[in-house]
Amino acid sequence: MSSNDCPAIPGSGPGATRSTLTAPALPGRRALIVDDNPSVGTTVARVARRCGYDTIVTDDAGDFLARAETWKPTLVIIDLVMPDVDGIELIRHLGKRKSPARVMLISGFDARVLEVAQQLGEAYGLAMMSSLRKPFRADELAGMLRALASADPRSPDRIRGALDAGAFRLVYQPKYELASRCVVGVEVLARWDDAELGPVPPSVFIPAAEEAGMITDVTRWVLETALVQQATWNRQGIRLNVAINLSQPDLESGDLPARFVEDCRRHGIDPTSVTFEVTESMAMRDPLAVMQTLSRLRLAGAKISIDDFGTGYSSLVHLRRLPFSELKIDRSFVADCQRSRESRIIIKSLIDLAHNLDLQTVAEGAETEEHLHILEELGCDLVQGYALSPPVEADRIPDLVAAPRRS
Ligand code: G
Ligand code: G
Ligand code: MN
Repeated sequence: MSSNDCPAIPGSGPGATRSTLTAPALPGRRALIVDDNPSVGTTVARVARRCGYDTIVTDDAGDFLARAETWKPTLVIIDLVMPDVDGIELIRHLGKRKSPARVMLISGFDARVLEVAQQLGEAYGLAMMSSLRKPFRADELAGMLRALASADPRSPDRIRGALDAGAFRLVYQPKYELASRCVVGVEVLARWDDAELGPVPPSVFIPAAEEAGMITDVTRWVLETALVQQATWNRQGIRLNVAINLSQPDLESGDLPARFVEDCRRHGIDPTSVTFEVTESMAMRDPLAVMQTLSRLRLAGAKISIDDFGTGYSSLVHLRRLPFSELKIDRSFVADCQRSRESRIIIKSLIDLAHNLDLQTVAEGAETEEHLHILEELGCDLVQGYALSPPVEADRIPDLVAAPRRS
């Protein structure tokens, strides 16, 4: 490979090279490679790029660690033996920072050293792959990377396959009115049970789908499936508000409001019985695009809820300008409310703020009877949490609706 294939990024650390892509890298595949031998580094990078990775090669440990933090690689490939720092030290750093990346070790050193380093990585909770002994063949490495891509629940192919194969399903967590302890709505939460991988948690697949540019497809499926379920409940005489979580790209793509109106019409759903939840940080990021989508959803009749409130940095100006109907108090405050007077003061202030802005309040993560009691005292309207019900399958909802939890 000529050096033209790997020009240095201006201003980057010593020896760092970022690939100029011959073929576009696939979303969510970023390989950070550290090797003091430039020819090995570029060979590894070339193979990784053929497997759809965007790559950065560096020979400098400090640069490697900085990029592991800022560039957020999905795969790191580490040469165990380098002059100024050893690979073990890098593994330790990645472990301390709880790097989510897959980690592959390469070394010409004896197999025992590789094995110890491998075990250390595992002890740190890193996602260790099989290691590679030098000298290795390019097709050996390519085989490992291809296997990784096909087995990784974060890979775009996997997510697309799961969506097409119907491997996603929905669960519903009841939202109770605190005063009556009656179910007044449900929050819709996606689940993925993969035939080979087993259950994949939403904390893995939602960010992966966002990164892979597929979250709007996921949301489209979630919305339609939830409305079909809501129509089924309606036919059984059960009227519930249904709350759907949105991601940033849903707010930016612009076609959500029209689809929402169309879906409601097709399934006979009253749009005012649907709530869209957006997180505080999403609402603050790009106020203009966000405001347009939220305003159109609101005009269509939907309610808008601001989720995980208290964890981001809202300006009160945005809170007033955006068309919110509901504020969800983050569960971290609820978790503390028994012990911490500060948490109770924060919850009370959030409730007062919300009520002054004509917003309904929902507390998340109430796990005990004491939590419910405190939240009721503080004047909260609705509550979600294990104290009343975890997320459940759709067919459990009618029983929960029929049996208020007031003891
Ligand atoms: O139960 P729980 O582990 O489901 O959810 C974890 C996180 O994943 C929550 O923050 C929740 O908002 C998010 N989540 C669950 N389902 C969806 C979904 O359908 N769309 C989006 N954007 N986020 C979801
Ligand atoms: O971020 P969002 O509010 O969308 O997330 C809902 C998440 O909260 C889901 O992961 C759901 O499983 C979780 N959850 C619901 N009730 C409780 C609870 O009482 N305690 C805890 N720890 N998590 C809860
Ligand atoms: Mn939510």
